[in-house]
Amino acid sequence: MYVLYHGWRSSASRRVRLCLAEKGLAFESKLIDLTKMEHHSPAFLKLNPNGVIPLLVLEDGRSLYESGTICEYLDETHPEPPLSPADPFERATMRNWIRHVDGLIGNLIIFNWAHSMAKTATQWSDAELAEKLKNVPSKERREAWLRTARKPYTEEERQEARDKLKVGLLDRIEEALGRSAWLAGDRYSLADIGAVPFVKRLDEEIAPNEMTAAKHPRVAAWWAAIQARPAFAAARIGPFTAA
Ligand SMILES: N[C@@H](CCC(=O)N[C@@H](CS)C(=O)NCC(=O)O)C(=O)O
Repeated sequence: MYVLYHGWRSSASRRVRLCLAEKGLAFESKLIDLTKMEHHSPAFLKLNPNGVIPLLVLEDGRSLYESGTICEYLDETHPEPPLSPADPFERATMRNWIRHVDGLIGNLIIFNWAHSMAKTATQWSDAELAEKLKNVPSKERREAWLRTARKPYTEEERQEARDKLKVGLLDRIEEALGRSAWLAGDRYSLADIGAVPFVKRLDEEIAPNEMTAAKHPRVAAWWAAIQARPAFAAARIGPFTAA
């Protein structure tokens, strides 16, 4: 059986759980507590040198990281039901969507880490913080942890991130859905799955007023259809603060 190292609230983990649920695949759940920096332990870094979740351990013991890559692997190895378009151009479009959404993660962190991550990180002493930062493999995430622990993002920064998510995600999705039923064609695909965890956060906290039928009618209908999928419930994409 697959073993998934993940977090219930982690956006990238949510993508993989959505994919597993659509495929009807069971997995053994290994929860990683980000506030305890479990993902920066030497053992975890050996499996994912990027020090982030999710990580999927395959049945043969090999493991994969990067949610988009994991989802593509699952779709290739378990083709039914398909989660990629049959057409190569649409498949390429799907990959561009995943890449695009990945590039927006910094804007999501500004909102997401203000919850339990900040609650814990603000309690660390300077010495503890310095020790923890040593194990964070990327400069960007070291900076994110430092900001979370010591210098909360300002309202101006939050607004800038909110605007980027609105333009980069909701406006783009609205436009794409004018061309096809789903983001990368007429089939629900990994492109849609890639956007789901981000849109969930926009809907519940970051920009709920933008999710209305008046502001983004196609996004609103697309979002309602996604939430009605049995896999959405199975993947436990619950409220961020209560998950
Ligand atoms: N591009 C990666 C992003 C993974 C990622 O950023 N995971 C977050 C949780 S959603 C994480 O582990 N954050 C902890 C940290 O950066 O210290 C993927 O899609 O798998």
